[in-house]
Amino acid sequence: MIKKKNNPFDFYNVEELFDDDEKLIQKTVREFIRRELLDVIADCYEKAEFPKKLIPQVGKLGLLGANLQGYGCAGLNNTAYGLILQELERGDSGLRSFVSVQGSLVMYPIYAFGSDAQKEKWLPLLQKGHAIGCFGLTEPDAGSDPGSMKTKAIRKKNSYVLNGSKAWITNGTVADVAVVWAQTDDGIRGFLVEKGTPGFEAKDIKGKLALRASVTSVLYFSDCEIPAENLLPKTQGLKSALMCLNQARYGISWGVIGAALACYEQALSYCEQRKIFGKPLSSFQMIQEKLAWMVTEITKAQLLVWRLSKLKDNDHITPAQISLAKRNNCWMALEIARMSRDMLGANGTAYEYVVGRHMCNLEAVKTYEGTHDIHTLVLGEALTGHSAFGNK
Ligand code: TGC
Ligand code: FAD
Repeated sequence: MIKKKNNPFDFYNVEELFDDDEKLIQKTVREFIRRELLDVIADCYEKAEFPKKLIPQVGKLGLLGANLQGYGCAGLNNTAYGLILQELERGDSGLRSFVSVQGSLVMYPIYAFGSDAQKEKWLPLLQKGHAIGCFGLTEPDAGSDPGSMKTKAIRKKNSYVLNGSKAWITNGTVADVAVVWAQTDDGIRGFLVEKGTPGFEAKDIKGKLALRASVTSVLYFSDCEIPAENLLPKTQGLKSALMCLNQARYGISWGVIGAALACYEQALSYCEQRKIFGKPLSSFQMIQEKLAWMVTEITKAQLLVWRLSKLKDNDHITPAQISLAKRNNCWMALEIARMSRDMLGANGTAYEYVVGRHMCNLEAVKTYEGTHDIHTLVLGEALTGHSAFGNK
């Protein structure tokens, strides 16, 4: 066998699986992140500010709802869409979250469950980043078990009246429109609630340890009356909300590979430069074992999402397949971030290096969109037919 040098940043030449358009999209987003985000993100993180000045550029680049068709959306395949999220999260999970929420949790439900009028009104604005959306499913007492939500929408003649609250909502205070899930006489349905509607208030959650460069809010509905036409007419039960989560979980499975790569790359170069006991840190066996583990797990995760993208393109994807990728890739990325943080010693705790920030972000990414253990139970049910959630 010819002895060739391996590329430590693409060990299995995974890039060869991508076509020219996909490679160009990846390169464009990677350069955008290098140019616009990397120099400012540590400061945004420390100040707990979302880099909102990037929204117009994100819109112009076509990154919002990029795998949807029509209404100005780019209509990309799911590999290209995944690569966008990977490159965004190589910068920071907060910007990737913004794009995931806008595309998968706001544009997708309007696209899939909305009326023609709702689609025409919102999708072009959301695609350009001229309007921002949020997705309200979680409640203070209903996170992993959204079916137990208490928020209610009572039908009046030509309106619905909403009462309740939603917690931990990305983009809540900056959103022009909230996709809100509520109990009705007809089961759980989705609604569009516009900013400024009387009885609707949003407040930011302060003091977060993770995703500090992302807006997270609580939404309050107190006799909040919305026109009946703000119901997303094709929503039918919790299943519709879970269909949105499938879209977002798919994107997260790609995104976290970007964060893992950023940490691994920093650990590799740091350990080469850092001299300890008279030798580069990278020459010690225990460090090499960690690096070998990281590149193996990243490579497995890359191949997993590439295959998943093909299943999604062909509409052969199942929710449990997405759960497997979300669960594995978030775990993999968080373990790599934790290990990298450790390998950088004290420096790993400073904003100057990316590893600590990614590590904190990934703790939240492992929790949102279904915790690691919720996805374990989804897989358990898919394999055995027994539901172990505890509600059946
Ligand atoms: P269950 O009885 O199992 O299901 C109710 C109905 O839904 C169907 N279903 C799904 N359909 C589509 N996609 C899925 N993933 C589905 N999972 C289940 C199911 O077949 C059933 O259909 P039908 O026709 O019989 O009515 O529901 P359950 O109440 O037992 O709960 C199941 C469970 C625990 C898996 C689910 O509720 C769950 O996934 N919990 C986790 C909640 C979660 O992920 N929340 C995320 C909130 S959004 C967020 O975090 C945004 S973060 C920001 C960012 O993305 O960046
Ligand atoms: P809980 O459900 O209380 O879970 C606590 C622990 O119990 C977890 O370890 C969990 O795995 C475990 N557990 C739960 N059920 C079981 C079981 N049956 N068996 C064994 N263990 C179990 N939500 C939205 O709707 N929209 C958003 O935009 C949004 N953005 C978010 C942004 C951030 C930064 C964060 C942190 C969260 C966000 N969320 C959002 C909420 C997120 O989806 C929930 O936090 C998540 O679903 C978990 O719910 P919980 O926090 O209530 O935890």
